[in-house]
Amino acid sequence: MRREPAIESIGIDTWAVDYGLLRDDALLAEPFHYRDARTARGVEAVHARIPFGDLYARNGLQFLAFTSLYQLAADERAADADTLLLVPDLLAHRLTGARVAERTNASTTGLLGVRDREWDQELAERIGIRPALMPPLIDPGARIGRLLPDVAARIGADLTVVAVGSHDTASAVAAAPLASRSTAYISCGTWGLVGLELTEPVLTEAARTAGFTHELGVDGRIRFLHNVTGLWLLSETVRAWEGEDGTPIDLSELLDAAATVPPDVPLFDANDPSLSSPGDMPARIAAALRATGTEPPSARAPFVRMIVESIAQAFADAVSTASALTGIAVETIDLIGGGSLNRLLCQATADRTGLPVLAGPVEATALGNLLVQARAAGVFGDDATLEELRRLVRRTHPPTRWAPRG
Ligand code: LFR
Repeated sequence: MRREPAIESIGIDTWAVDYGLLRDDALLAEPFHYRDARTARGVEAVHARIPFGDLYARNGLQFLAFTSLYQLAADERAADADTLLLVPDLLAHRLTGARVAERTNASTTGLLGVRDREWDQELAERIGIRPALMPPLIDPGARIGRLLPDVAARIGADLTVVAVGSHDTASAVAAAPLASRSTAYISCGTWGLVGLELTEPVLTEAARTAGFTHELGVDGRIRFLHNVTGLWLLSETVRAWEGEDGTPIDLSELLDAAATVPPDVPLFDANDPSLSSPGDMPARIAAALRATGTEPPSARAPFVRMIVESIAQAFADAVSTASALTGIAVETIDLIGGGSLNRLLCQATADRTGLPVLAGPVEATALGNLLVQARAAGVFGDDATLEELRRLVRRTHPPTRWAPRG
């Protein structure tokens, strides 16, 4: 018996870039996680065949060593596969049997043309990826399929799987309140995705050198953003300290203690590539600081304050770069996702940008996912615009306002 008879559909979103390779419907091996050293080989192999500048003109993506095309270039298993499915599409395949590529997430592979938004088959061939691996593209709101009979029998419900912004950041930005064009967003969790929503790409040399990416959003919007290493720096630090102590750390106590430290702590470059892999984060942050001739604080509260202020500074730099690259004078910032609960980070971001920060919704990704499914089910009428969906978010999830100080 169904416990939730009103549930009609399922929408799946996950982080981007990672994939599974199928042969005859079976996974060839467990998917790799993107924080893995193997990508370095892939980067070399791809750039030997196509220089980064040419790649950017085709796919519009900032350089990130883990973009799927670099992973694939280092993946021997690709030769035996018949289909490549990104993680949400892989889950949808398990549930429905369908093989599709949802477009917002496909835009993070590096294999989608930034202008025509179709698979760039010529690019794929040039770097040794068989275009036949790439399944047909679909857009958020499309019906993927009904649950396979055995799945439906197991959960006691015959549901439809509907495509949403299957890249979590696409779903989050769909539910960002974005009251006007001059509102920037920071989708903050493990990463801080900082940028503006656009309708046309900005494929300039300046955007390329500044590391600004063009990922696709719901309803064909462009997420013109920069990946800033976000709360990963804090969570990995806490994980290392917990390992040392052998006891769990209360994060809110740690943040309260950090809030009492004066904000003029030393800063490090939150985007330093040496900080992106797992491992002893406090030691790596300390090494990054010492390389600039600065001694890191030794106590934990100032160390945490330094991490939060460094992330906020990287956010502020990305907001001002987004503004310079687009000519849009940013007036407010919507800080959405789990990071919106971090009061110290919200205030530091307001202070360092000099702009008001509107924090929330915390569950932006889930809301964006849900809103697209609800629209597809006809709840708002088929043609509700993204702006109408966002108005609903503003009404139901009033943000917390953080004004810049000083
Ligand atoms: C956030 C996110 C980012 C993407 C990174 C890797 O969860 O999806 O948008 O760059 O994870 O997939």
